[in-house]
Amino acid sequence: MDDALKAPSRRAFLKGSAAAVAGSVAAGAAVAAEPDPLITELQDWASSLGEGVDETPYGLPIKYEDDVVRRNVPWLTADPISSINFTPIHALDGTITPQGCAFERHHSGAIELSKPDYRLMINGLVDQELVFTYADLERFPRENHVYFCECAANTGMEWAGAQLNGVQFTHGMIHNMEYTGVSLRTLLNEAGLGAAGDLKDKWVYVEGADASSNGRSIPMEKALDDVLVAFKANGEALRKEHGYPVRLVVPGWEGNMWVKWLRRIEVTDMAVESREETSKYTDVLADGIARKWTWVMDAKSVITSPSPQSPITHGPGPMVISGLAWSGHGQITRVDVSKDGGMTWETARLGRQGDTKALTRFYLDTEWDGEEMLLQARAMDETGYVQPTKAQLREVRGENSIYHNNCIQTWHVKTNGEAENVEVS
Ligand SMILES: Nc1nc2c(c(=O)[nH]1)N[C@H]1C(S)=C(S)[C@@H](COP(=O)(O)O)O[C@H]1N2
Ligand SMILES: [Mo]
Repeated sequence: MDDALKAPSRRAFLKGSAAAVAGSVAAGAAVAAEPDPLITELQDWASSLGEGVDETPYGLPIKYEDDVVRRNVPWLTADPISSINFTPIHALDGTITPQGCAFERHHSGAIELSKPDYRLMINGLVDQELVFTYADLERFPRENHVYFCECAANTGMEWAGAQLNGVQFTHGMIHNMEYTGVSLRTLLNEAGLGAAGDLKDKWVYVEGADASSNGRSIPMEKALDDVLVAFKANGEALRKEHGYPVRLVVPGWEGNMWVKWLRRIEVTDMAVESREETSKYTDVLADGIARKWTWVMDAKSVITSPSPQSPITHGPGPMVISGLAWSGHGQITRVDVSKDGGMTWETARLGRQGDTKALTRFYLDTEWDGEEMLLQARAMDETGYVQPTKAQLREVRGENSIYHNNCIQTWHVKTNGEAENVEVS
C-alpha cells in the first residue's frame, strides 16, 4: 500500500473515535460509550496550584514513568561491582539516550573522581610527555558529535537460541549521546608525534583511573581519525557511571574501547595485548581459533515496539512499528521490516537522516489485521552491508562466540498483542 492510500484511512479512523467521544457516534473498540469525566468535569490539576519552581532543582522523570529504568539480569554476573545493566530501549523514542537510564558496564565499580583530582598523561613515543589537568583540556578547541556506544557483548546471550524476553535485555547494552570533547588528534599533536616516526604501524594504549584500568590498544590511524576525549554528554557533565570527568569516545568501535575515567594515553610501537583484547573481546570460532581485533560494530537493527516489554495495547487498525538501527561503518541508509519472519519485507521510514555511527530511529506506519506476526527488522548501511540472519551469522562464526552478534531479531506477536523472543530458521 502506498502512503497516499494509507493516510486517508488513518485520518478517517482517528476522526471516527474523536466524534464518538462527543457521544454522537459509537464505533470501534477505542470508543467510550459513557461521557468521559476527564472531558466533562473540572479536574484537581486545573483547579489548584502545582509545585513551585524550586522544588526540583535537578529533575527526575515524573513518577508515572518510574519503570523506565536501567535493569539487570541477576544471573548474568556474580556481583554488581563487575557487572552490566541495560538501557530501557523499549520505552524510549527518538535517538538520544538520557544519561540517567543509559546502560553501564563497569569492571571494578564506578569511581568518584573530581575535576581537581583529574590528570591525563600522554607518554611513550611522543616528543614531549604531557600531563593535562581538567582545566587544561577545556582550553583546546571542542567538537560536538552524536555517537552510539554498544558493548560488544550486546545480544551475546542469544547466540545459542532465543533467551531473554525483552529488547532491553537482548539489545540494551547500547546508548547514544551527543558528546562534547577535544579530538584525540589535537592532544597527540600537542605532545608531538615526531618521535613515533612512521605512524602507520603505531598504536596508542589507553587506560582508565579505576582499579580495572580497562586498558586497550587502538591503532594510530583510528586515534588520529575521529576519537574524542569527551567531558560532556547530552550537554551536561558525564555522569559518574559514564566516566566523569573524562572518557574516551571511539566512534563505531566496541564499547570496551571507550575507556572511562581516562588517565593515560601511551604511544607505542605495538599492541599491548591486554586482558581486554585477548581473553576477552575476541571471538572464538567453531574450530576453536579466536578472531581478534574485531573492533567495528557491524550494522544492526531491532524493533523496540512492539516487543516483549512493549506489547500492542490496541485492537486492529493503524499502528506504528518502531525501532533502532546503527552501524559502526557509517550511516544507516535503509531499514526493512518483515511481519512474516523474513519472507516479505516493507521499507521503513527513517525518523530523520541518521548521523554517522549513531542510532537512527525508524518507523513503519502500518495497519494491524489483528493476526499473529513474526516481526523482524533488517538494516543496511552506506557500505552496502546488509544485516545478516542468525543462520548466516552462525555459518561464518559458529556458536562459541559471545561478542559481535548483530543478527536479525524476531519477535512473535500474538493476537492479544503480546510479544515473545523467538528464533525462526
Ligand atoms: N575505565 C573503564 N572504562 C571502561 C569500562 C570499565 O570497566 N572501566 N568498561 C568498558 C565497557 S566493557 C563498556 S561496554 C563501556 C560501557 O560504557 P558505559 O558504562 O558508559 O555504558 O565502557 C568501557 N570503558
Ligand atoms: Mo563492554
